[in-house]
Amino acid sequence: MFKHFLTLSTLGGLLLLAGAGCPSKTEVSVDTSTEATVNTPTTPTITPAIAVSDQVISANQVMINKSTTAATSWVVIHLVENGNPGKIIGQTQVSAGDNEKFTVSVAGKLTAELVAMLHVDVGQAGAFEPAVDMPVTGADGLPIMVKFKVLTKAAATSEAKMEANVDVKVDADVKVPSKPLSQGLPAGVTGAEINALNLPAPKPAEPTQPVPEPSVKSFSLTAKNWEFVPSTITVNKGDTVKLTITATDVTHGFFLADFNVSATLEPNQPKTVQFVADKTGTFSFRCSVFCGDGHSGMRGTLIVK
Ligand SMILES: [Cu+2]
Repeated sequence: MFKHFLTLSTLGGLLLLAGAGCPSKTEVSVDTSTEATVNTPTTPTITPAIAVSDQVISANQVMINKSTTAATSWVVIHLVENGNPGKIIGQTQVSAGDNEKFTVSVAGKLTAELVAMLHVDVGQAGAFEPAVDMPVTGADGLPIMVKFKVLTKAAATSEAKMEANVDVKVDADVKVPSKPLSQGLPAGVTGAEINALNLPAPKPAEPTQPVPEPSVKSFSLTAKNWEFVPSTITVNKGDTVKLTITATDVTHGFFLADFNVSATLEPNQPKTVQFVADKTGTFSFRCSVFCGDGHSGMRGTLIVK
């Protein structure tokens, strides 16, 4: 939830600026009377915000719906102690602007409620230093934070069941071609098993063009002082990309801002992250846990064709 405060007068200033130096005609005619007091264009204002839902926490991953920050910051998870944010149990770095649907690894015993709070990243960039990386505060001077409940599995069971059904159907649509069922069975799967999956009735065969299936591309990476190997990953747009990353010396991080992928890599504990490469381009990923002299150069490239 942020607004670009691009006022009329600022817009005029920007147009004027854009026009400066080029022998253009149209901009020159902009009425300058309203921006007499504007010297420099103001940058758009970003109102920092964070959104988290009540959730079941599995595999120590807290799901964050969205963060909005003006600069590279931290999303920090605090225990709730005596009703207030207390001990920090995990954090992840977020890039400036909006980040949606990402997780924060937490460790230790959870309280019934937790707080997700924005903290600045000052001091050593990329290293979380609780002493200096203080909370981001709003216009009212209060920390930008949200309290949420840690749900038990039982409370969320019905929801989980619905999700499971959806998953099966999607999966089945991809794997079973639209042929008569007897021909379309994957090897080793009986008709009874297919029925047990609650498949929709097989459709009559249609003379459709084969649609290229989105594929899963898996890669194994190592992270070590101070490189990712391989450091360049190339996939096609639409691919589901699965990266299994292992830090082989000290704790590193993996941060791919453009796809909201973030992970902490404990030494010799392979971590798998997955995302859909839904846009083309060249994107960089980097280490997000301070790991020594070469930390800031510990980077790699994702190419999506
Ligand atoms: Cu590092």
